[in-house]
Amino acid sequence: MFNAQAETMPTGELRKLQGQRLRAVVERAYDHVPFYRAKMQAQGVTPDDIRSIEDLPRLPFITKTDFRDQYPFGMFGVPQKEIVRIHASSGTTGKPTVSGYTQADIDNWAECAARSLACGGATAEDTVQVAYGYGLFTGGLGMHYGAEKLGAAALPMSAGNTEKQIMLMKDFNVTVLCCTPSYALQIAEVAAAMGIDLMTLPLKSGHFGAEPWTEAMRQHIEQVLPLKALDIYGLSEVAGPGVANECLEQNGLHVFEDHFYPEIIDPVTDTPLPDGEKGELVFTCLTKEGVPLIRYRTRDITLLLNEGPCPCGRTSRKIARLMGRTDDMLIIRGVNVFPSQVEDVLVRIEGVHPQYLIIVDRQGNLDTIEIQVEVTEGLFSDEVRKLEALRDQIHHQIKTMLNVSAKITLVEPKTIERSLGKAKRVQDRRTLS
Ligand code: DLL
Repeated sequence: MFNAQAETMPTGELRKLQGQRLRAVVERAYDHVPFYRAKMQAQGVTPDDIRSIEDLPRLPFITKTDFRDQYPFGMFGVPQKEIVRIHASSGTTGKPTVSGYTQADIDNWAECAARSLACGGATAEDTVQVAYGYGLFTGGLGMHYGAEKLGAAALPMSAGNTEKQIMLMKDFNVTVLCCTPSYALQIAEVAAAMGIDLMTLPLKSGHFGAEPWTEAMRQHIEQVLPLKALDIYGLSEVAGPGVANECLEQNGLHVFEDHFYPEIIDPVTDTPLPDGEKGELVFTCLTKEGVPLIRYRTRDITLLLNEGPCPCGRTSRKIARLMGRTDDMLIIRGVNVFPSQVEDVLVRIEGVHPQYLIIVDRQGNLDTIEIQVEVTEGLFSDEVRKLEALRDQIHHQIKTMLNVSAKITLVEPKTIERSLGKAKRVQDRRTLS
């Protein structure tokens, strides 16, 4: 562990620390951010009402829209001269949400990214290839600072230039890989085309996140790369990568709770849900100075696991693999569909790659869904009858698992656009008109 004292803190002690930190954050937000003061006043609470972590539900929620409304710097809780870094989230529409960090914020975030890497067994001996994008996106710089904090060697590749990634991975004896899960698959695919056997390399762990993926995709990645594929979660409003990371048990992501306090709420009624129940993840940052964050609704759906102590020894609570978002859920003819469910079906079918594109459209009043699926090289050159059988099989499985009838289009290998960062799996043409 990178910080055993913090990561194995007895629960009672942790709750006390969280309460103390919460009080300080609430006071800072109330005193320095007019937006928070107005929100709390509207709710009829003052910092004096917050005595322990149990008082958290008395505070109002904030949303991404609140953030956008304060664009660019309205959420900042410190004078501009104390801000040492600015990131912004990659929104698809409108203005981005802006995150400002003080030096203490950067140090705490680097610590959590270092803890994340150590969750996979990384130490100062390791070489960490950072193939998340560097820039406004938090993936690259977040893992870079984490690797350095750990004392490991950071290899700042950023995303892209895949052949060079593979060459240096091999020549530099890289042991830890950080990138999106879809890019990990792309690296494996390109290596195979270059005739390089990645399975002989000394890689030991991969920290894959920033986009939804599935248990089946983990198995696929572990078959083409000689590493433990671990799920890493984070978001720029909270910090960046390293809010939570799986340990080698590969059974849920430890939240670094002394910095980020998680709650699960019912997204419709807004009421807190007990551990074990699925809902929207809400975070309160307990140490953040640059942009105080209190009860931020992430729109991500998961649950807090309640399975007792983790064999790894960490005492923090774990969230389950992310199950989708309250807002990217597709509703097709009244049926809720998450892209991750489609992926889960595809990775189990022989002869197809887990590379796909979901196209949702509307003909008249009826929603239509088409799923373009890439087939393997061998299969594509095979007889038409076999391809038809495969198409029927996918159609049937999707119908059985998701309860929607989708048009399945098989496409040639490597025709679906590869992404260097977050994969774009859905084109919802209904909203474009
Ligand atoms: O994606 C930070 C990050 C970088 C996390 C590298 C992990 C690794 P944003 O661009 O602000 O920040 O996007 C945050 O991405 O609310 C989730 O919907 C999604 N996301 C992040 N990690 C995971 C994951 C970064 N492990 C949004 N599984 C979040 C599923 C994830 N979705």
